Amino acid sequence: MNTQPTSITLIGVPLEEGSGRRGAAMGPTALRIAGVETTLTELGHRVTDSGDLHPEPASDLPEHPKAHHLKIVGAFTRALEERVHDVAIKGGFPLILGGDHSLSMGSVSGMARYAAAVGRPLFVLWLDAHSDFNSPATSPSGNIHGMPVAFFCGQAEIAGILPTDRPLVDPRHVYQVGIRSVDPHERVEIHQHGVNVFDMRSIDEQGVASIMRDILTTVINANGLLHVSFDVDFLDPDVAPGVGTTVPGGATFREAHLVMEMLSDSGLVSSLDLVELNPFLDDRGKSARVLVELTASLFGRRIFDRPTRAA
Ligand code: EXY
Ligand code: MN
Ligand code: MN
Ligand code: MN
Repeated sequence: MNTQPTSITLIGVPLEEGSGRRGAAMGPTALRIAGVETTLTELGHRVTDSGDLHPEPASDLPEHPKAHHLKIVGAFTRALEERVHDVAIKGGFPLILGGDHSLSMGSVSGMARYAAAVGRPLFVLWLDAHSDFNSPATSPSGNIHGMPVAFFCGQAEIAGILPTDRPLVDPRHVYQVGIRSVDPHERVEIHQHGVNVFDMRSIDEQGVASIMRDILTTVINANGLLHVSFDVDFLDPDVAPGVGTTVPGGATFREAHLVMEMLSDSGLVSSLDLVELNPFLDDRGKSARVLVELTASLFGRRIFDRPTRAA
């Protein structure tokens, strides 16, 4: 078990404009009320809450008919890219409290810059019902929260939000787990670019333990860093109803716990997004509490200790 005390910096990202509906901007507050800071402190970690980002809309970005609220999402992307990079380069663990999933354009780009600086490859574990690989050209909705993976892989250059010569993530280093809603264009794109997809059928057939073991072995062998992006809709809606894009047939509470426990054992995780929590749609804080519980498992909480085993 990896119980190393970690210097965790909480970064609140009250962003909802990428999702096409209101509510996700209350996510950081709900996660704080559910006790994220105390829970991690009690596990022995040093936790600093750096507050919420509140960037001014980016006046240099255009209105875009197929990328809604680009000035706002672009401003958050830039601010978060900078903040995440700065926390990581100082040896901290950025824990991002979202906010909708468009924020991962910033968090993953910041970690990609950090990974390039330290000369290690960045891997991304994308726990989501959706593959989020649209671009303004392919998106059925124009909502940017359906585009972050394509963005940080360099496949959706959305009107100059970040420089095109920034470090990108190799799509073959992206592992998507829990997928069950993919648009027709996304299907073609993720296949063409070599994104690794473990859909719900893979979980049913193989089990998450076998899937996670394979992913973690790959990251270990490459001496990689691992960014985890946790979309609430990875979970079954019965487990976590507080999200705007529920898709039936998601991961169970135990499957999600096991993913987090195995990530914790690996000691490989460098950064974490908690995204798409919509407290307005939640059932008396249930989903916020589940997210905090799962985060505790990622940071070392165990039912019983087990002998260490190789991934
Ligand atoms: N694929 C759909 C779209 O691009 O509009 C739905 C995306 C939902 C994205 C959620 C956050 O994971
Ligand atoms: Mn998502
Ligand atoms: Mn999703
Ligand atoms: Mn392409």
